[in-house]
This record gives sequence, C-alpha cells and structure tokens, in this order.
Amino acid sequence: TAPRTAWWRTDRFGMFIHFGAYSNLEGEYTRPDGSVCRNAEWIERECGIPRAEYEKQAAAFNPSGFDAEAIVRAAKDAGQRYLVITAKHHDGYAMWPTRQNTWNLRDHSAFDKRRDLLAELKRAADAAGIRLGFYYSIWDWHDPDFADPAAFPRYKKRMYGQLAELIENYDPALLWFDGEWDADRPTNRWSRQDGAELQAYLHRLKPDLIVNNRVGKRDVVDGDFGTPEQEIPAEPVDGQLWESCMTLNDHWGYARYDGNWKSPATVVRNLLDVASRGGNYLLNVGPDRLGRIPQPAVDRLRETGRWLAAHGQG
Ligand code: JFZ
Repeated sequence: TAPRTAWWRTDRFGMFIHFGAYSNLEGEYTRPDGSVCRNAEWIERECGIPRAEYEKQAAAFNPSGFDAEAIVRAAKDAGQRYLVITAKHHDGYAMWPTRQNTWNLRDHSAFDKRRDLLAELKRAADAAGIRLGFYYSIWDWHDPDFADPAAFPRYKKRMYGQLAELIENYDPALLWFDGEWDADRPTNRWSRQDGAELQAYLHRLKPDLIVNNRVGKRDVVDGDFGTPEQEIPAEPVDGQLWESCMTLNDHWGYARYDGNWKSPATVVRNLLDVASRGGNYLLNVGPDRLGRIPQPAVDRLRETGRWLAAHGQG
C-alpha cells in the first residue's frame, strides 16, 4: 500500500455525489408521445433522448440551491471524511468551466455564470477538514471524437486537458475513474496501456493523488484501490485496498419517485461490515435539480452519524 493512501485508509467512510445535467430531469423524461421513461444518470442513453433535446434541457439546468457548506455539513454529520463528486459523468457534461469545450455548467446552463460549484465545494471541504475527490468518466457520449477510432487521440487530448484543469484548479485528493469497460465494446477502446499512461500523467501532475483501479482495466496493480459496486466482497483481493460504493436509495443520480431509502441501521451495518474487512465505504446521494440533497437522505445521514458518535467512532 502506497504511503499516499494513508489518509484514505484511516478515513474509511466517504460521501459519493452524483450530480450533473441529468439531475435536471429528476429521473423522468416525457417523450413527445406522452409516454414517460424513468432513469437517472443514464437517462439520455436509456430513454433514447435525442441529443438536441438533451442539450436543450441542459441549457435550462440551474442548480441555484447548491449549498456546498450544507453538503459538507451533511457529510460531517454522517461521520464521512471525504467527498467524491461527479465532475463528468458518461453524458460528458463538465460540472466546472472547462476550457476544452462548451458542454459544461458555465457555458451550457441557466446557472449563475459567476459561480463554480467545484470551487465552492473545495472551499467548504477545506474549511471543514474534509478531502475532496472527483469522479470522471472516461466514456463520453457527447464528444464526437470518442466513438471514432481515428479521432480518439483528439478526445484523449481533451480528456488530459480536463484532468489537468481539475488538478490545477481544485487540487483534488482523489480521482475516481469510471467508464473504462470492455475494450471490445465498439465505442470503447480504452486499453491497459491507456490506463497506465494516464495514471503516470496524473502522478506527474500530483504525486500523492489517489486513483481508483477503473483508470485502467481494474487490474490489481493498476490503481490505488479496487472498486466493487453495491456489494461487499467476502475476501479482499491480494491485499489490495478496496472501496465499496453504494447508493442510499436505488439510484445514483436524483430520481424524484425513488423513496427506497436505506435505514440508518442498514448504513451502519454496511459500514461496519466493510470496515471489518478492511474496506472503505463510499455512500452516494443524488442532489435534486436545484442541487439540494433530498431531506430524507440528510435525515438518514444525520442518524448514521449519531450512532457512530454514540459508539465511539474516532
Ligand atoms: C457506473 C456508472 O455507469 C453508474 O452510472 C454510476 O456512476 C456507478 C457508480 O458507476 O456503473 C457501473 C460501474 C461498474 C459496474 C456496474 C455499473 N460493475 O462493475 O458492475
């Protein structure tokens, strides 16, 4: 285990945040024929939303209720010690004013142009002594160069550019990659070599950056930690660090009809189960279209933290 992972190993419990242009639909898309399709962060793809339509709704995205301090407070109350927010999900929409394209919250939204959510979160997290990390999807549905093998190097260049922006502007403690799946998918030719190169690049920019194994092909040697999803492995893999991510209800992104919240008892049990096997627990919440963590989630996080405090968590 690399020394740079020391803080992460002791922190144990983090907050995952899925927030993006998809959040503006709040989990529901009404087709022109009146039929309703439900999904959260995959809604564009799974509900077959035409690109122009998705872009149009993103232009109306205005998370004016995003309150970084409230989010950090909710995490702190829960006993969570780090945050990982989606800087870019599969829809390719950047949640910061990237210079690589205009498909981002500054240039393509109805949001206050003076605000920068990631900067706000960084400031609030620093003030509270909470570390900040970013989820970044390698898979990109929006950038035309992603799906074109001949143009892929151009996509890669922009991706490298975006990651340099994230590191330079917000100094994240961790990057959580995703969307590296299946080299044999027609649209995804991310290779082990691509992963190794990217990781070397990132460590040149920031030597103590923690990176998950989805930067490559999830090889044990690839990243700093493994990422089982919605499950708790019975046995750790080869002594590799791992983090289990789960969501507090049944969706990662906000879905207004999803009230299937895990009870604080379940959350505590999962955390203890994960921690007892040497893992970290990254528990997800999805803010609504205005950027607010749903109240039932806030309540459950607070209950979880109360239990942990009462039972002597450091
Ligand atoms: C990915 C995303 O597609 C999803 O939207 C969410 O962000 C989640 C945290 O990560 O979904 C996955 C990734 C990996 C597996 C399944 C879904 N997997 O390994 O089985």
